[in-house]
Amino acid sequence: DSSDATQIKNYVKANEVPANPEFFGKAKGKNVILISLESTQNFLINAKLHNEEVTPFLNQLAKNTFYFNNFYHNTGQGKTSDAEFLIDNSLYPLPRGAVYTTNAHNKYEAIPALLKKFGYTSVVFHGNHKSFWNRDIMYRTLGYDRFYSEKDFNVTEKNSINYGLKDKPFFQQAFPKLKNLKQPFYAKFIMLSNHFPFILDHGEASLERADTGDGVVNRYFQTARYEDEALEAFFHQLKTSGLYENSVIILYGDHYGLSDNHNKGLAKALHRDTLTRYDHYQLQKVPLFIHIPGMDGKRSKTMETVGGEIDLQPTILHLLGIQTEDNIVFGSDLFSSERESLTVLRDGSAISNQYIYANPEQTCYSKSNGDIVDLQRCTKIRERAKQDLAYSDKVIYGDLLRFLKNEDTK
Ligand code: GP9
Ligand code: MN
Repeated sequence: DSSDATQIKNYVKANEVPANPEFFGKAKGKNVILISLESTQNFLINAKLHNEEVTPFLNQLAKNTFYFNNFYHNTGQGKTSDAEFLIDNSLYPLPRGAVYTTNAHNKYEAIPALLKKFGYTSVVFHGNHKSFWNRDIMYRTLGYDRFYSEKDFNVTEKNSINYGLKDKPFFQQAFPKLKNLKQPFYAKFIMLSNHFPFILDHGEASLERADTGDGVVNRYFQTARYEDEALEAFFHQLKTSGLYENSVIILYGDHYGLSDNHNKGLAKALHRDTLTRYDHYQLQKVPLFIHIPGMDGKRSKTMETVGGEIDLQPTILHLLGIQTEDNIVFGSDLFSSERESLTVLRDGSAISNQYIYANPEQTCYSKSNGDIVDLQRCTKIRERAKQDLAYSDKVIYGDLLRFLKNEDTK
């Protein structure tokens, strides 16, 4: 009820950290372009296969923008849609099922709805059918103005594979629509080609497959390269059109692509003997890049802070100069110098800059070298994970945001 809502509001308020004045409002009034990199894990960045970079474009981006190399996905069974939910709401997805399908009629305080008050138009581009993951319904709830789905693109047998439109024609066809939008906009692009089972059509692979004995692993590097090329072409269009300098651009891996079932093949590709449970947690890292107009090059850098998708909502709003203190959010601004270096995984595990608490096996690891250490050292982050997840679940199951008199974002 409403007293739960108040209790949770006080809890998140106590964990709140102030924005970094160097970043707050840096992109006030600018567009936001959010790009979901399908199944893209952080180990791909700067990785080499057959002596070639797998993702040369993203590797360049890692040098020119803010690149976060301790950034984790916080998703559960709702996969891509869970990542979307985390980012727009800074709430955790659910312990089972997909919140997009089970709780699409709740009250939320999502980025598109918040930005409406500041004159933003919010849209999504995705080359799959609109009802997949119940997106068409949930997007209305979250405040999106328009969803460009499969029916808005020219999708043919030749330019589609697996779940839908291939990434290269996807961006080519989406770009004119993007350019015609009323600015400022919040535009989300959900990529598809790097999706299990990682298939391309004949002649579309520019990287030779890996040779690990596991076809899924072998092809994963090829579809990641294809994704990289699609992004490079899109960025070229953004730059020549001038949108690049008028937009914050955020690229994130939505969740892991290779499950533990493929550890043997992946170990081989990474020149390792085996992959351990500690490695499992390292493999939950996904890349995050943030381009802020006027801050590329010299001022950008690799960011070591431990964070996750849960942190993007306050990060984005602060860059736009919007205070979020009245909202119930579980993440914290990734640029804040006072933030706790920490993230919570959906399985109850938690990661700080010192420790990894593995919840299924209740083990505490040293983050730097994977040594098993006394469980006590993980007590603090374990309790934090438990509390955050329990409260976030309560917000969703009880539809508690209904009770917040939102005294408005300033
Ligand atoms: C489907 C796309 C991929 O529309 O979002 O879904 P996933 O299986 O990764 O959640
Ligand atoms: Mn996905």
